[in-house]
Amino acid sequence: MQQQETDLYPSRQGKKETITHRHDPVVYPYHKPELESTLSPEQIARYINDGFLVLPDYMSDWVEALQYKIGQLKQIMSGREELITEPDSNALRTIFNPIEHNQLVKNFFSHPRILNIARRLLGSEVYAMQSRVNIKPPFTGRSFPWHSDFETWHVEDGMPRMRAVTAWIMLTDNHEKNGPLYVIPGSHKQFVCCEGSTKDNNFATSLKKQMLGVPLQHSMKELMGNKEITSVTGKAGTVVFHECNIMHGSPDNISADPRSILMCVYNSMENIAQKPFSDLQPRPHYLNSRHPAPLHPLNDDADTHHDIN
Ligand code: 6CS
Ligand code: FE
Repeated sequence: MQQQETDLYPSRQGKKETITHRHDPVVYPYHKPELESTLSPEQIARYINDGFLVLPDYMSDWVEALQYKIGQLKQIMSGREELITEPDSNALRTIFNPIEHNQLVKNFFSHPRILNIARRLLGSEVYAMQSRVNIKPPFTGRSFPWHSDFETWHVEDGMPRMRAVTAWIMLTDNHEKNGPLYVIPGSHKQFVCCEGSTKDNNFATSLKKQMLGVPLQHSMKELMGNKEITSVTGKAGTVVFHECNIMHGSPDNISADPRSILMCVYNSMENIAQKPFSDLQPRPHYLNSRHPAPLHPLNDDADTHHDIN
């Protein structure tokens, strides 16, 4: 398949692994005065420097209703391909595209307290490119190896530039022992051009256990440098924003506590994926929306989360 523009971030092209610089800004300029107050200058500086931002207890009053709706979604969507099970059991690992299947989830990610942060960081209107619930059941929830989301979205979906951010809410407490997200602060400023090459339908296995786009140990050592792995923990209701290229992963959950999170990837309307930067067919729409429409902030006063429909 013909590529639509120069590949600034070649990866999985059968070459030796290398680490290059990021060519894109982390935060894009935005000129809407009403977005100025969404984050403080200190928070913006921290996001630019670390590649992620944690907002403790930010949307706690939504947790119960979202949990309830997601419980229903498991039944309603049962048997559909959007549901991914663990690599070694039938336990549910991920539900993709909850935003298209439930209005409350869409309301949540359209709430100005979340959506306007994404618009502010990406300097444009944004759309929901991918949404998912990651469920790490007690004892059986399996790890995610080190990866950059952008690397997959670039190679397998055709996202051209680093201009996306993932927002997620903790639906249970995320603590040190139930498989929390690990990040390498600052790693979003570099890009690992990974080894290997990708076969069609890689997603059929990668969503259970990712093998490609996982850097070699020496690259990870270089990225880690003198930085500490940081675990992202908090109470249910905590909201996190992480930049699309930050290196992250998470360990197994061998504790007795569930760990679940609800995520939405906001991509800039100026960064819409077209053809993958590989010879692959685009992945299904539930992994990467192919008909993007900008999200509009809901009225701040709307009592949206009590609208259980
Ligand atoms: O495939 C995706 O779009 C996402 N899921 C995984 C397991 N890795 C890359 C990216 O985060
Ligand atoms: Fe990821």
